[in-house]
Amino acid sequence: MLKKVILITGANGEIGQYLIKELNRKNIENILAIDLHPLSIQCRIEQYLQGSILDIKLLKAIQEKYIVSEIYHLAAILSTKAEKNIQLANDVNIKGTKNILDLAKKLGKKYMIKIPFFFPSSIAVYNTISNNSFTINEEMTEEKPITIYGQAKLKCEKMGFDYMKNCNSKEIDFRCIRFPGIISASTMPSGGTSDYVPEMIHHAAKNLKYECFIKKDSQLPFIVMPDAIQAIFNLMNADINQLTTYIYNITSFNQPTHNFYLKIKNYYPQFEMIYDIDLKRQKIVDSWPNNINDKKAKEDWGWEPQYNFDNAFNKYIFPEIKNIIQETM
Ligand code: AKB
Repeated sequence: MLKKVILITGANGEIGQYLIKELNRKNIENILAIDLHPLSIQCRIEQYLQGSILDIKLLKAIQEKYIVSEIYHLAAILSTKAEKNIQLANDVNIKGTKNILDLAKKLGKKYMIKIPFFFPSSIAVYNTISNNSFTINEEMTEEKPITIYGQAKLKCEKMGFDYMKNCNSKEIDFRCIRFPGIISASTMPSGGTSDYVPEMIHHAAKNLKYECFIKKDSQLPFIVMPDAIQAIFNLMNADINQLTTYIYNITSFNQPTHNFYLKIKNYYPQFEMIYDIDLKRQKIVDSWPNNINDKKAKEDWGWEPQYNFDNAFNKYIFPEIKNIIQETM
């Protein structure tokens, strides 16, 4: 008999690792995980496939061997890396997403099931350069991304919606969150532009000096990883009748870069940071909103971050990093 699994692509990325741990914590182990790189966490899953979402043979093998009951399609090339590798980024971010949507459609049709499909989008779909308030009040406004990554996210959101519409929502139930920067205490991001805040924290914890590539007064919205994962679960478990859209903003706190530095310095007084602005990355941050309105997520599926600027550091980031350092000693 074919096994029923939850498919997670980009499983070894920051969100993927935390998502798998949380599913395991809920005793969910029927997970089929894919990533280009070896899995770097200890976990209980059905199978780990080291490979690419661009490998059609690999996707065909999944189709023949498993019934996929749910998809978390997390594999992506992030914004800074995408600008440097445009072809690769468009292949992974656009073609890769199409491949996974095709897989969902085929499996949905074959087993006559509707497959919930989670897609992580980003504040990178916005461009607030021409907007005086720098705040995004509505999901469907100011969608003129300047980055290859943001353009791909926007395209894939629309593609997901088209797949869902074309099958009258019979095979695919596509839902997506436009994430702000995410801060994880257990992993370091790579290839993103919002990485300056998590990089600052991890450098401080390792007693390393940090060269911040973004200006001291720049401001982006952020959340911490436990809230990001909880949001994914809440959206995916929400009754479809409660949803007024398939795309949702979420956020928690937004502070100028320098306030993050001061907060971290309170905890690690020896921490030193200098500013060495990367103009290309600064331009990306300048085009992203300082803040976003997450009213719809709050109203439709009860989104409420557990962590704000203060308790994110005091209750999650600093204690968790301390535990990790103690465990590795
Ligand atoms: C990036 O910086 O590319 C991502 C994002 C905000 O989508 N973290």
